[in-house]
Amino acid sequence: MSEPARLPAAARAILRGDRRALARAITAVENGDPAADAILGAIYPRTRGVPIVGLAGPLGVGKSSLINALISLLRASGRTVAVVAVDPSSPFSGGSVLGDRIRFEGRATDTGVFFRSMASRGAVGGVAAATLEAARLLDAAGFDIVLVETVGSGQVDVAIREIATTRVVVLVPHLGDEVQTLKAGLFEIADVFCVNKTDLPGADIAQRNLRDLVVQGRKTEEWATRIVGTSTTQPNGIDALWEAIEAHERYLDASGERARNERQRLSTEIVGLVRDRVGRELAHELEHDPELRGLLDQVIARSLDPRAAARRLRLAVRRTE
Ligand SMILES: Nc1nc2c(ncn2[C@@H]2O[C@H](COP(=O)(O)OP(=O)(O)OP(=O)(O)O)[C@@H](O)[C@H]2O)c(=O)[nH]1
Ligand SMILES: [Mg+2]
Repeated sequence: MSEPARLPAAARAILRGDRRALARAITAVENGDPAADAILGAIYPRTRGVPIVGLAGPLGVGKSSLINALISLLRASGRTVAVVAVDPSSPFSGGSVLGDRIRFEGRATDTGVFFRSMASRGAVGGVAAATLEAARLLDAAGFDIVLVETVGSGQVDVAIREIATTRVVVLVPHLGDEVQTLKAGLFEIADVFCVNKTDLPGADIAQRNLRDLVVQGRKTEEWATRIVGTSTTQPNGIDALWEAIEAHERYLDASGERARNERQRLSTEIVGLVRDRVGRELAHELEHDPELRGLLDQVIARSLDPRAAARRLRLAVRRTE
């Protein structure tokens, strides 16, 4: 805190909690704008490592409704909350199917809540990297908790696996949900299972079935995946859901897992950043460097195979370093 004058103006604004500066910086991250480098660099020492709680689950299970309920609970105890919703935008239509922006708009006047939607399409270096950097900006801006909503499918799941400190998988009490979740790989990532819509029939059975699966598939000795029943319409169980999330956050500290996870996550992040950067540079060189173009021509002519070309490319790069 000794030299704020030397920070870029945008970083200073974010650290002051300026919402417009924050929104602009997240957009820069999302677009792979190099302007984000200086801002992220400046704010990083000021990040505290706030809880990042991921809510994943199939379409329409009530993730946004639960986030709304959690926001009310957290605001009532004076904590500030930032929400990042990762849109499952289709690579074909480019369209986004979520209406979260509208649903959360009612909180526009509360400065203790910040909502941001991020397109999973187009984020340079992947949605997980962009979401993690957005969470860091929100942390630096002073929010106490970051909630991330994703639809549990494919690439978007990775965001939750790689960045959330506590991962909540949301289900509803309908036949077959548990099995589908297992298939989608969501089962392995859950720290907390939330069976939402317990006002509908079948909730007890769903929770019992889940309990059996959890006992069979236990991830670690220390943390037994919690199962919580909720209803956002009644509402019911929201405090129990938050208590389960907090219990997991406490476990991360007590077991030393938070430090281990962070080390692993940062290592993955740094390697990923290098891979993206070097990959883009190499692809450019391969097309435009006169010598390396010849390499590509040989592969096209079948006089060199792609692996041999890759080895030569690596050697060529090493020589120029
Ligand atoms: N009966 C019942 N309906 C609920 C409950 N929670 C949410 N819903 C309804 O379920 C529908 C989907 O809720 P959302 O909160 O948008 O679910 P979501 O998982 O965020 O949906 P997507 O973001 O589209 O995947 C809405 O019509 C909600 O009103 C609940 O506890 N009980
Ligand atoms: Mg939603």
